Amino acid sequence: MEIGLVGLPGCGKTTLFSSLTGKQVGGYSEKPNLGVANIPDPRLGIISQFIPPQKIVPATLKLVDIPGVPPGSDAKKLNGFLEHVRQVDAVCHVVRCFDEGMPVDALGDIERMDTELILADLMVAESATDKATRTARSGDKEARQRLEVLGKVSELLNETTPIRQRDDWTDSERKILKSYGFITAKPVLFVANVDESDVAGDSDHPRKVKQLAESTGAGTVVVSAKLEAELAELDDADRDEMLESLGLSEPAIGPLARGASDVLGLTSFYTAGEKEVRAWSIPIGASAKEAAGSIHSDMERGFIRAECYHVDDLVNFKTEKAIREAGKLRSEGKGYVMQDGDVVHFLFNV
Ligand SMILES: Nc1nc2c(ncn2[C@@H]2O[C@H](COP(=O)(O)OP(=O)(O)OP(=O)(O)O)[C@@H](O)[C@H]2O)c(=O)[nH]1
Ligand SMILES: [Mg+2]
Repeated sequence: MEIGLVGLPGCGKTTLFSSLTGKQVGGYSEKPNLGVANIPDPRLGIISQFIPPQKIVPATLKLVDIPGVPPGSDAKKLNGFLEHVRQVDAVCHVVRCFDEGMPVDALGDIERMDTELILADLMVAESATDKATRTARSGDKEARQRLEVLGKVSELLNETTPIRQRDDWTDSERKILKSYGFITAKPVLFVANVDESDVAGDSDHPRKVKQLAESTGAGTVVVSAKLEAELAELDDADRDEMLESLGLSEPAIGPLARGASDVLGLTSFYTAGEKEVRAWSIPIGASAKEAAGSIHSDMERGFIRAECYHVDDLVNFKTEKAIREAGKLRSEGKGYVMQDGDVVHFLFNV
């Protein structure tokens, strides 16, 4: 899963990207920056207390920092930007809520960005409609279904409503939306990038962003990218001290990763052993077999069963042996729907 950082130039995407991934990015480039951020997860620490591993491996978030294009850019520049946005699974829309010489216009900025994205989708929808109309004429049933979806899409977009706002798409309709790569159908997490003096996001601007997000089926987090960049430079002790003095409980990657997981519909399971304790992200509703596949395709192919328990069982019973003796170790088949917080041993044979 890749999350694209999107927003007008100067809203703080690269600043945020660097602080989250630890990657220093020099100067302006038209190419996106790619990086990986570790997702902090308190359960990893809990599991490791009971099953001490050689290493702890958090789940990760792939971030793509997509350079903004100024409104009114030429078509080539704009298309380059849109192509990058089409490739990500979710959009993290960074909104400038800090005043740096320029007055803040959070809602106006969102509208300027969203208008570009909506127009881009509308163009795709129009040419796709032409094509599907021709195919449907020859009686092609699938083309007719596509036409129906495209009709709904055009209706929304013509009202400047993002496609995601309609929440009753069926699975087959969603598949069609995905095949066209509609940008406004992607899940969105707004990041209100606030001034260092407003880390709680109490001022008007982040509040408005939150309201807008809620009314359009998106999530929101409040972050001060500049402050995060400063935090990222510190060692653990100094960072904790600075967080505390700011009244923050953790660096921004925490709320950001949870927000992204939420909009993407992801959940976590864990593998635990002497070698490593590790967190894995999977879509909510994924089966045990699919979860095995997220680790290795061999595990999915040769899946026999999953032995699992919940993190809470480990807290209660302290060891896997005690969990087994208490009858809490479950043996699940390939169709088992993974639950958030499952700790799993996959048995497989290839
Ligand atoms: N005061 C303040 N300044 C910030 C904050 N976040 C970013 N900035 C400043 O805003 C300027 C632009 O930040 P960038 O991170 O380069 O913006 P960008 O979104 O990557 O811009 P493009 O790559 O051009 O699309 C830099 O000078 C940052 O230091 C913030 O939270 N507070
Ligand atoms: Mg940048």
